[in-house]
Amino acid sequence: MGISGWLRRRGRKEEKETSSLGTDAVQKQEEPEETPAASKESGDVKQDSPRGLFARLKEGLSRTRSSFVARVDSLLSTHKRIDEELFEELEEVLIQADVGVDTTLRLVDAVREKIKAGGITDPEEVRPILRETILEILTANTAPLELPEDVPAVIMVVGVNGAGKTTTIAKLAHRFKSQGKRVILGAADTFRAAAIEQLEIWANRVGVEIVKHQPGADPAAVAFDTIQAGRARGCDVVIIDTAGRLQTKTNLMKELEKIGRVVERELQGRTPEVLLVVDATTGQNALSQAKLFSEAVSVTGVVLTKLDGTAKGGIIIAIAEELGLPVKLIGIGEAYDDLRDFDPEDFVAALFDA
Ligand SMILES: Nc1nc2c(ncn2[C@@H]2O[C@H](COP(=O)(O)OP(=O)(O)O)[C@@H](O)[C@H]2O)c(=O)[nH]1
Ligand SMILES: [Mg+2]
Repeated sequence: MGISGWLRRRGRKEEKETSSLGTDAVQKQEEPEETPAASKESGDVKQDSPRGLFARLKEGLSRTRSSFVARVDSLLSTHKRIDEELFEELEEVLIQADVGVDTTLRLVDAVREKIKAGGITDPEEVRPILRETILEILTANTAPLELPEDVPAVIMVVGVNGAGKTTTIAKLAHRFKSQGKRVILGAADTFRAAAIEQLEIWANRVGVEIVKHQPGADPAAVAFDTIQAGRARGCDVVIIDTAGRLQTKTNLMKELEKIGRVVERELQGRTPEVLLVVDATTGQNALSQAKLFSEAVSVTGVVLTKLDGTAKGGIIIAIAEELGLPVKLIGIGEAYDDLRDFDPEDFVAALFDA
């Protein structure tokens, strides 16, 4: 099947996937007790060495590597020469890995041009060119998470229910605390009582402070109080959790806008870090979520979670290429260490290199 068949199939699939946003995008809410985010504490020294960290990244990306890169390899080894059929099959593999149709077409065009310009005829030589082109796309759209000089730094975390916001906040709180910073969390997901409890359990476990109101309270008021408390108590970092699902999409967006306004006002001209958390396993839906959230708040970066749980990690290429938002962090598991600064070099090496 050629690309046109794929385009048609993707179109249908996307319609279905997009409609799930704002309803039950991901319903599963596990008890925080079950998340073994304490492997760091288990004293695994290997985890701390750079090699151990890289091995863990490779392990986290193993599903994507075995579906995506292994397929590219078998495709290249079965083709005797570089022709249109090879490019079409490459496109199929990329689209199946959730690279997205638009990004795939641009990516393969770039590869095609490099091959032409280099007078390359051996299919085996396509691999390093593909690797390099993916790295270029990812590098152009990356930025590390950096805290501003002025304290407290304010990080607002948004995204649909189940994307991994609260877990990401716990991992970030742990990171900052290990750096000797004083951290305070704001439980502005007041939509469900369980969400407040979950954040509180994490705050206690990590050993950071928390500001919470009653379930159903105004989330913007929680954000306001958290920033005030952060200032009064001399905190370095304020991290605000938000709801991912309300009765309607309009409610959700209005609420986020309001929290965003309060946070911005409190920062008096400084821009808050607004991290959009997206779940890599939701595929192309992650893209439509990002577009929607960007309309409500000024998203400053993307956290792509659950890369360990998907064979479709190619979504990161689509996110990097299509959103105009930097990918700042990736989640490759449930341990504290499994939230990583996104490093395109390491990422591509973990996928492509033996
Ligand atoms: N495997 C894996 N699971 C994750 C990752 N990030 C979050 N999760 C899990 O995803 C589920 C939902 O996370 P949660 O933080 O409650 O999502 P929220 O609704 O956006 O706050 C939990 O079971 C988390 O343990 C990740 O990078 N990898
Ligand atoms: Mg949550």
